[in-house]
Amino acid sequence: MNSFGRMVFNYLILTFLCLTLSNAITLTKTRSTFAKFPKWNACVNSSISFEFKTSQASGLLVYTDDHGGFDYVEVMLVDGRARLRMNIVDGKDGTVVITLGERLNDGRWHRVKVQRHRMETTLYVDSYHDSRVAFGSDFNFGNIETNNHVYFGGIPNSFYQSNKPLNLSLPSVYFETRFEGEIRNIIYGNCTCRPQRATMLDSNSVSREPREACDEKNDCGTCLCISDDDGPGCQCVGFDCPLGKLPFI
Ligand SMILES: *[C@@H]1O[C@H](CO)[C@@H](O)[C@H](O)[C@H]1NC(C)=O
Ligand SMILES: *[C@@H]1O[C@H](CO)[C@@H](O)[C@H](O)[C@H]1NC(C)=O
Ligand SMILES: [Ca+2]
Repeated sequence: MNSFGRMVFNYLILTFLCLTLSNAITLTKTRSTFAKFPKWNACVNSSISFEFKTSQASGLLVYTDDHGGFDYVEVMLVDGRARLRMNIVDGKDGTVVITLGERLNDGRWHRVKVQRHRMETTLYVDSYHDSRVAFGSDFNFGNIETNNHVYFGGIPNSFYQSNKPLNLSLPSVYFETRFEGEIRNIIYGNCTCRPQRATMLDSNSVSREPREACDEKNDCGTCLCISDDDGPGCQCVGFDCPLGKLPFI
């Protein structure tokens, strides 16, 4: 192929990719893949949810922690299943592990939600869910001031400094397989009764194009925007609560 032919060929490949990709953030697996998101205020009644699509059987979906203390939440794909590992009590024996779903690497969208309700943690994967109760005395998720940000797909290489401990509560997460695929509708139940969409702050080996439907156009006002393959949609249920913190927190 001459150089013009190659150019046309590349153009066609690019166009094809753009037409087949759905609107989401697209992560490519490299040694430095990560997508940094705002902190999650994982107070006693809170949640974090997102949708993913991949053909890879294993990889890190999401992680955050209390910056090297005890508390962490990690959701990974392990052999096509979603595995939650979470600790909220200050002591290593409070870890809850929940594994759900199978063949989630089928190239279709799957929805994951981690919900905290005091001692109980629930993992939702599509239409399935399972819960575990952690026993202990401290149910706070670290301290929002010092907690790490939320990372999708991998942990930034900047966490690694030779001869220094990793400031991670579950240090193994740094070495996990990076995620390859797409992620959309990242929504936090951020210690308020109104769920909020989260926006990416920083990334490596991640493309934001084509942008998510709700990032292109969001006419939902005070309701929640959910990106679908056909465009944005609004979800207004459960929005009759006042803004601000829940009374018992
Ligand atoms: C608080 O907990 C209740 C009961 O589990 C749940 O219905 C509600 O959605 C939770 N609120 C948040 C912000 O997660
Ligand atoms: C959640 O709350 C924390 C602390 O209040 C804030 O820093 C963060 O930006 C919030 N996240 C989102 C997605 O709004
Ligand atoms: Ca704790």
